[in-house]
Amino acid sequence: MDNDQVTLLDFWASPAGMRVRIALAEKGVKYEYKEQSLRNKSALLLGMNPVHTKIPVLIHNGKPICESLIIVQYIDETWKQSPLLPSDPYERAQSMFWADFVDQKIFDLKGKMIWTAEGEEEEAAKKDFIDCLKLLEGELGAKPYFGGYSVDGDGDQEKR
Ligand SMILES: N[C@@H](CCC(=O)N[C@@H](CS)C(=O)NCC(=O)O)C(=O)O
Repeated sequence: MDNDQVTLLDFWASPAGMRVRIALAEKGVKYEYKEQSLRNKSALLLGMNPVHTKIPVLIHNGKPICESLIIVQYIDETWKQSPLLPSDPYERAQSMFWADFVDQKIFDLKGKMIWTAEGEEEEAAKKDFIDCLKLLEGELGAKPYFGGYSVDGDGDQEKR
C-alpha cells in the first residue's frame, strides 16, 4: 500500500471534508491535499464527481470515491489498521445510523436553517438543533468514544 496514490479534493471549512481528513489521519495514510474553489469548480472536481460536483472526493490510484460517509467506509476497508467502524454488523449499522443522523438533522436541516432563517423560524431551528445535540449526547452517555470504549474501534461490547 506504500505505492498508493491518494489525493483528496477538499475545501478547508467543509465538515464533510474534515470527516475524511480525520479518517485518513487516524489511519496514517499519506495523501496529497488539493484545496478546491466551490464557486469556480475545477475540471478535476467536475470530472471526478460529475453527479454531485461536490467535495470531498478521494482519488485512490486514479479512481474517485465520493460522499464523505462512503469515503470513510472505503478508507476503513482499504487500510485495515486502527479500525474506525465496529466489526459487529449491528454495532456498525448503529454507527452509520448516527452518522447519517448528523448529515440529515444537523448539517442539512438545522445547520442551514439557522444560517438562513430569521425571527420565529430561526428560534425554532435553534431549539431543534439543541434537541438534536441532546439526543447525540444521550446516545454517547458515559462512554469515552461514540462507538464504544476502545480506541481500536472494536466497540468493546462487554463494557457497554
Ligand atoms: N453529502 C456530501 C455533502 C458534501 C458537501 O455538501 N460538500 C459541499 C462543501 S461542505 C460542497 O461541495 N458544496 C458545493 C456545492 O454544493 O456546489 C458528503 O457527505 O460528502
